[in-house]
Parts: sequence; structure tokens; C-alpha cells
Amino acid sequence: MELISYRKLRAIIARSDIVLEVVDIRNPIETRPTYIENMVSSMGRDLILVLNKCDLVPVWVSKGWARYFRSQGIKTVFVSATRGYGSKLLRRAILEMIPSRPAVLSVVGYPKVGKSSIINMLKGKESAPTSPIPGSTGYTKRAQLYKVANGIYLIDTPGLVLPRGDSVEALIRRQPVESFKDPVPVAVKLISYILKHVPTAFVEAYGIREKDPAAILEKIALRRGWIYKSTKEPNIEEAARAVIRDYHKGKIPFYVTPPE
Ligand SMILES: Nc1nc2c(ncn2[C@@H]2O[C@H](COP(=O)(O)OP(=O)(O)OP(=O)(O)O)[C@@H](O)[C@H]2O)c(=O)[nH]1
Ligand SMILES: [Mg+2]
Repeated sequence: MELISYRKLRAIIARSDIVLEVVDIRNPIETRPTYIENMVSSMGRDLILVLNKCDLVPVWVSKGWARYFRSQGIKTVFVSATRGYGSKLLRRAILEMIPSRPAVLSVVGYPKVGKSSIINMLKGKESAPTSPIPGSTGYTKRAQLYKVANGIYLIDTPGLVLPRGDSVEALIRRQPVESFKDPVPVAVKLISYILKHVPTAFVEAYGIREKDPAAILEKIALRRGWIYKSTKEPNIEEAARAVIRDYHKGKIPFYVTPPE
């Protein structure tokens, strides 16, 4: 899976008047590449933080996160790129900030936060290819320029390299679901993480009341008839991949609560 190199990223930011930093509003802290903010300000560029996928969280969560980032002095807008919510506000924020036309903005963020979808929303047309899970057909492989309005150009970019270490978001966004040697420990970690924040998530998503991640995976496998032929045991690896995919697709209710 191709991500953007540090060198290319710097070159793109150098070309941009404004950088749109996109994060997944379900988990803004873990999907926020803070080093971009430092890079952008050290290069004298302006930044707008775009909290995307707000259709997946309650309104008070979106408002709480927006307040949190604004209180840190960051220009922040929350949107749903696929539903078009917040598109006017984002457009207005861009128009207020651009020095003159033509203006070039780059859209950066970790894989699958919805960078290409935001370009499509602003353009009002499906122009930039998108995809539901990391590395699947339609993910962004190289930087590309799109005209979204008269004299306003946006550069779509591949996902940023994720931090080393094993934060849940880094684990699941770093590589395609199919390429995990063993998806089970990753899914177990993801399930525990989701349950910690939304205890009813798996009841709501799958009608499964179990609280133990391994038991949840077994239930999903049995229910879908995923059984290892040799041992007749539930195929929890397949279930693990399904849970990771469903998380990417927003099928599992999940959000981190904003600080008071
Ligand atoms: N529910 C919901 N899904 C969204 C939203 N924005 C994007 N998506 C979905 O999230 C997935 C990823 O969107 P992309 O636009 O491909 O994300 P990206 O950041 O360009 O991904 P890469 O190019 O792989 O880094 C797609 O399945 C989109 O339909 C949103 O506001 N709400
Ligand atoms: Mg993309």
C-alpha cells in the first residue's frame, strides 16, 4: 500500500496556500497527525482542521470536539463528506482564508479519514476515487490536483505514514485487512477498545451481547457459517477481518467522548 513520503509531503505543503488536515471525528486524537501542524506553521502556511464523518457520531460529540480544538486556537470545521453536512461552512472557511485566486489547498491525513471524499464534496461531483478500507481499489496512490471552484484547486494526497507502535488506529490503517499475518490479535484489540468507549457497540452492530472479544469473534464466525473444514472450529480469523472492515465502514457504533 502506498503512502506519502515525508519529502513529497513537504513539497506539497510548500505549494499550498492552505492545508486541510483531515481526521476521523470518531477518534480525533488518535487520527490527528500533529506533526503536520508543526510542519505547516514552520512553513508559514495556514491550516484548517477538518473533523470528518460527523454522521457517525452524535451531534454533541461533534460540537464538543470542535470546541476542544478551537480552544487550542486551531481553525476547526466538522463535516460529513459523504452526506455533505458542513460543506457550506468549510467552503466559507476556505474563502475567508485564501489570500487571492488562484489558490491551492492540499488535503492531508492518515489513510481512510476521507480526504478524497472531501474533495468530491467540495467539487459537488465524484471525481477523486475513494475506497472503504486501506489499500482497496480506489485508495489514493499519488498526489493529484482537482479544480473545485473558480480559481480554487485542491491537491488530493495519499495517506500519511502512521506512527510506529501499536495504537489501534495505527494498526488498522497501516495496511490492507488481507495482509495481516494474524488478524485476530488486531481485532481483539480493536474490539476491547470499542467496548471501552461504547459498551453497547456489538449489541447494536451485530446483536451480540458477549463482552469478551474472543467470544464475540466466535459468535460472528458461527453465525455466518465460517468454520475451519479441518477442525470444525469457528474461523475467527475471517471474523476478525470482518470486524476490522466493519469498523472502517462505520458499521460499528463508536466514538471517543470529547474532553469536558
Ligand atoms: N460515514 C461516512 N463515511 C465517509 C465519510 N467520508 C468518507 N467516508 C467513507 O470513508 C471511506 C474512505 O474515504 P476516502 O475518501 O477514500 O478516504 P481517503 O482519506 O481519501 O483514503 P486514502 O486515499 O486511502 O488515504 C470511504 O468508504 C468513504 O465513503 C463521511 O463523512 N461519513
Ligand atoms: Mg484518498
